[in-house]
Amino acid sequence: KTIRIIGVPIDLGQSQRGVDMGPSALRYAGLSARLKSLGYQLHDEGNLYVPVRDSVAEKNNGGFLEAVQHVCQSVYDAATEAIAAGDIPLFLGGDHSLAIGTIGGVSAQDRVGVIWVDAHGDANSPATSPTGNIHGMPIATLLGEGYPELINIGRAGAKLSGQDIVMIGIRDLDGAERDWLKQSGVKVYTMRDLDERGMGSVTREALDFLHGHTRIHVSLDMDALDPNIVPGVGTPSSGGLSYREAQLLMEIIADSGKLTSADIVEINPILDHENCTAKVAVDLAASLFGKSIF
Ligand code: DIR
Ligand code: MN
Ligand code: MN
Ligand code: MN
Repeated sequence: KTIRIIGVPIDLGQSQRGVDMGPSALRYAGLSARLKSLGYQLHDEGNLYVPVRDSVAEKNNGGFLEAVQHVCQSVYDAATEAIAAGDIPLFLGGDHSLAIGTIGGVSAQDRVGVIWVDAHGDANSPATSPTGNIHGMPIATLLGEGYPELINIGRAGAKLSGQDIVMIGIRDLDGAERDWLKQSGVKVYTMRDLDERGMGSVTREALDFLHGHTRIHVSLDMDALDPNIVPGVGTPSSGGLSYREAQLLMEIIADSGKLTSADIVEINPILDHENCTAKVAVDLAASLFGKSIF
């Protein structure tokens, strides 16, 4: 089986500069070698073209809407090509706006279940967003709510329904975002659920929620983990997943045998210490792709 690595150095969807260096941080942390050691073929496509932020004129309210649209269209195309070739695309971000393209593309042929691992719900629309940042909007966009320019990337309309999405690690929702998520049909596991029930039980139930899906896409926002172990993220949120909880989550998903694509996003090397956030991400990727201890 071939893992196709696709870098997307986008920092147009959020405010804190630096996540455009995420793909390099993951490569320097030895991502390809680790996955190769598990028996995969690795094909690194390099990075997709993303305009440098300073070279793009910012619109008043839409942020970098037009530029994000163009990037997500090329991400969508890269995703559909990888799936058509029978490869497992692994997208390296970049901010989470890129998931509009990755998940849109991987769901073009077959229905895909999404496990969204994040401190945040990323379910704002332009109407509810307190920041205007597009990285806070990919879930709403994929469900058909928000900028039409982003909703209609690749093919017209919503790419998923609420029943296709499970969120794990949530602890930071905006008020109107929360109300919208509650009626969306998305299955949300907060930090409280994890504290009360444990990661093992929650992950098994999450997989059961997606039992009708033969393909699973994991979208891993590194800010789901506690900032004590991953300081290099754009929007840290305290009280996150421990290293071991995150490992267990990846291991149980791997056991399902249904992983067909993934994103690793929001690594910000500028805020990091000696690339430790990318190193944790590489450890998690190894588990997600089937590394087992014994
Ligand atoms: C906030 C932050 N909810 C927003 N979102 C983040 O801007 O919409 N998502 N950081 O990862
Ligand atoms: Mn996110
Ligand atoms: Mn987040
Ligand atoms: Mn984010």
